[in-house]
Amino acid sequence: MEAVYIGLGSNLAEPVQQLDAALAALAQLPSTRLIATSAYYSSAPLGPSDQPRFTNAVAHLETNLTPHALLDQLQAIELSQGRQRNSERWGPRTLDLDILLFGKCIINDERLRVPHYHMHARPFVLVPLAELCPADFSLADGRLLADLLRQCPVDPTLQRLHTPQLCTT
Ligand code: ROI
Repeated sequence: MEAVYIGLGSNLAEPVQQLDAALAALAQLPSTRLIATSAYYSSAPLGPSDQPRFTNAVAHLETNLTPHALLDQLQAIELSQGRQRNSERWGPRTLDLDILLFGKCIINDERLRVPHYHMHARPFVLVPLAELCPADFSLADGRLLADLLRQCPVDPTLQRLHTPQLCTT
């Protein structure tokens, strides 16, 4: 089993419910266990500002799926929750599921970049991720999560919301 961290984000169609539904779907994935989820966080959109605030969280999974099989599953969940893939880059979305970390794998191909390419600059990813990881946690490329958090610009709009109930049935 590999330890995997998934970033969840939504800013359309009741974002909290989108994340609740996505966590329930992650808990049902084949050959996969949902281990823990961070609190939900609200923040202003990074990128185009003429869109609603985002709700974000991070989930810790253990899986026997390959990275690309997991990506297929995540994209199927996004589509089942109304994600439109043709929409503008950095525009609003009902659900975004990103593989942030996949064990100690480093992947760079046309479908996947792991560790996630933008995570080091995104407080709405690093802050919930840090809730789930030990203080000395390091990424596959050797970077310490604590260093990334220190170097990341502070987001004054980031607000911690509630912690979701883990739904594993
Ligand atoms: N901004 C925030 N705050 N949260 C996100 O999840 C998010 N996702 C995105 C863009 C549009 C870049 N901005 C975001 O894809």
